[in-house]
Amino acid sequence: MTHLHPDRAVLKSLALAIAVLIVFVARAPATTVSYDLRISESLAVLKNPNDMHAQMMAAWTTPTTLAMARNRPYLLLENTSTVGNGGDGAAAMTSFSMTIGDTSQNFDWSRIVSASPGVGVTLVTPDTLDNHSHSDVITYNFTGFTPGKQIIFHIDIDPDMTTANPFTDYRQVLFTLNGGPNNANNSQTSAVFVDQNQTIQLGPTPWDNPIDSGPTVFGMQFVSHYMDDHVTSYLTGNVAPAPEPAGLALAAIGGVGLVLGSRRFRHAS
Ligand SMILES: [Ca+2]
Ligand SMILES: [Ca+2]
Ligand SMILES: [Ca+2]
Repeated sequence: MTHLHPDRAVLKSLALAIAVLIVFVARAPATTVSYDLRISESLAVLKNPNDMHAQMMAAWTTPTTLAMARNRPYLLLENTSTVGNGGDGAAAMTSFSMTIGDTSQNFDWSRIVSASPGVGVTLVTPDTLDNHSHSDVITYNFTGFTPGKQIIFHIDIDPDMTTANPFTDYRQVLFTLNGGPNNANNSQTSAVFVDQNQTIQLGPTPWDNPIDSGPTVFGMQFVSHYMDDHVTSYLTGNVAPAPEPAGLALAAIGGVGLVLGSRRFRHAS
């Protein structure tokens, strides 16, 4: 009967643990997928969020026009799963959904304004008509929506009750501007990606309540003849999953500790 030298036994355990770690990392999906979603009542500000001139021109209007624009905001959705962001550059977004947040409201229509070349877009819900046939969820399906490409769409918010205020403000329906940390009743966004035949679901992720100290009013509130308001855009942030490979590697490292720990325990007894 041969006895392993203790150092050799430890080395053997370590080699086994490292082999397990390599297998875990190799089997983990090597994909990082992400997207950006930006919203504004002004198409010009949406496209150029840091352009002070565009912001000034967008705010230089009547309170009524601004309130109506805030009931029909524009959104820019970008697939940011680029190599620069840690992706493999091949993750195509195949579907995107967004809920209403304030469920006393709905989306009457959603219309595509523009799409990057090669992106095919199909609206699933609601429809493109101003006809009170509506939905609490917007869903688009895509083809060719690869990293770096974007779409811009325009939405109309309506109250469920026809007697209610018809010009609710997206900054109070989808989220609550300056509303603090509670985002439980905010709009949630979800996306599906396909990367090398692997399907990756991202979300649902709630919008956070943006913080914005700029002067503004909500609805048809009349303040003065001179507009004391500003127009800007809000971003969900770069929505990305927790990286899977790191989590599995940690589990495998835990496995190394277990193997070494049990070895030490046996040695002591
Ligand atoms: Ca509703
Ligand atoms: Ca409709
Ligand atoms: Ca409306």
